[in-house]
Amino acid sequence: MSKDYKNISSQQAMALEDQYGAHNYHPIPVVLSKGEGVFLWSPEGKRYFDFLSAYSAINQGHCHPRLVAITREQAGILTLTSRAFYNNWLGPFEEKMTKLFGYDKILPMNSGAEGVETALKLARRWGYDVKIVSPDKAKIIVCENNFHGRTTTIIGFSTDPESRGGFGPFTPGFVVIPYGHPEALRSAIDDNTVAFLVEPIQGEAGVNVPPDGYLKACREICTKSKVLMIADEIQTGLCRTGRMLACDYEGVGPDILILGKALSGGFMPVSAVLADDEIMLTIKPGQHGSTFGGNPLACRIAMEAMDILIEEKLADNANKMGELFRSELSKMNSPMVKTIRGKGLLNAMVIEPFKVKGETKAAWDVCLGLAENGLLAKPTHDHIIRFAPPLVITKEQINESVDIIKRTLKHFE
Ligand code: IF1
Repeated sequence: MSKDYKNISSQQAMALEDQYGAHNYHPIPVVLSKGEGVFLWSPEGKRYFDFLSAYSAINQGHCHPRLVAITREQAGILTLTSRAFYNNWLGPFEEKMTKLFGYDKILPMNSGAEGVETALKLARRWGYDVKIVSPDKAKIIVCENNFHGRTTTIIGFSTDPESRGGFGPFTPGFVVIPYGHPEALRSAIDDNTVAFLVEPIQGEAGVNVPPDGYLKACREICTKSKVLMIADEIQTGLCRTGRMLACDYEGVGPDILILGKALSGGFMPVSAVLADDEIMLTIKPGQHGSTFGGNPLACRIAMEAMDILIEEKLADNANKMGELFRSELSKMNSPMVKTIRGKGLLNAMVIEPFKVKGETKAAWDVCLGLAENGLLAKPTHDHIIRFAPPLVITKEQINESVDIIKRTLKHFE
């Protein structure tokens, strides 16, 4: 008879994970069992502001009632057929998304990394079939401090030893250039270059916002050199930075657009790659796919997730609440805070490493203190804290959260 796990305590939950789970993460020691809007609760009923949003997958807020309803409805009708057959919701999803973002076609996948891998394969195929690059010679340019997922090919072009160490050998055909410098892109391009893969803002690198005009300059260089521009908007897209896409700030249209995370509002892995026919139709029937890609449940959830972003004007709210957040925090003048940076509700705080009783403290310790005070955030690198709440956050909730952050930093000062 299976145990009754419904009411386990935080302690028990952590012990089970420690005993039976791979140790591929070092979580903040907090257990969550319920979510609603911007809030999460522990099994013991402690309430937290969620300032991570599952790395921007929960832009619509936890358990959005419309997503719960559509999931309940479709889960009782049809969840998965595989693409061996058609289903009645993939076409509608495809029409909605291609019209929304202005591309001829969309290829539905599941995780973000699968979306990135799909984009890489499309760029190579376009290179061989359209640009006519010699076989197996295609090169793709990426940026230092990139984060595009955890597959062996993707970590092969990561510059983070934590992500790539000990997993070699890696896939050839990638060139790494500095982020934020268009001339580095221009000089890295040669006749075999088929694409440039870039995050409009580097999330994991610590919310690295490139200089104004960077994306536009890269767009022009790619157009002139017949190189595809691929925008990884898995984290920056879907209203997170205050526009539907971060590329929209510069009016840049990438040749290949990759979406994920909040495309399902956090209900299940849904990713997608959008491109025009010249690129998308280079992959022929049977040459790419996945078991769950384009399943009717995912399609309905994603369509509803998109409607929520638009109807609740979440880009506009992200813009306004982001400005309020950054301006309130900047007033703090805390000796511990080096900079606050970001766009919309994708923000980061760079803190000065500090000593408490002779021991060097860092972002991790501040995050422990924040959790104690009811706000969940995660350090990215030793001295950077990312702050990314669901985009439904209100003015009052921003002010309450800023008070928690101020109180926590004061405690360390
Ligand atoms: C982890 C952060 C890391 C992404 C961008 C593709 C993917 C991601 C721009 C892959 C995923 C997640 C993965 C998660 C932590 C988080 C993350 F940047 F968001 F903070 F790691 F860098 N492109 N980012 O951000 O999408 O396959 O995960 O669906 O791996 O620890 P995925």
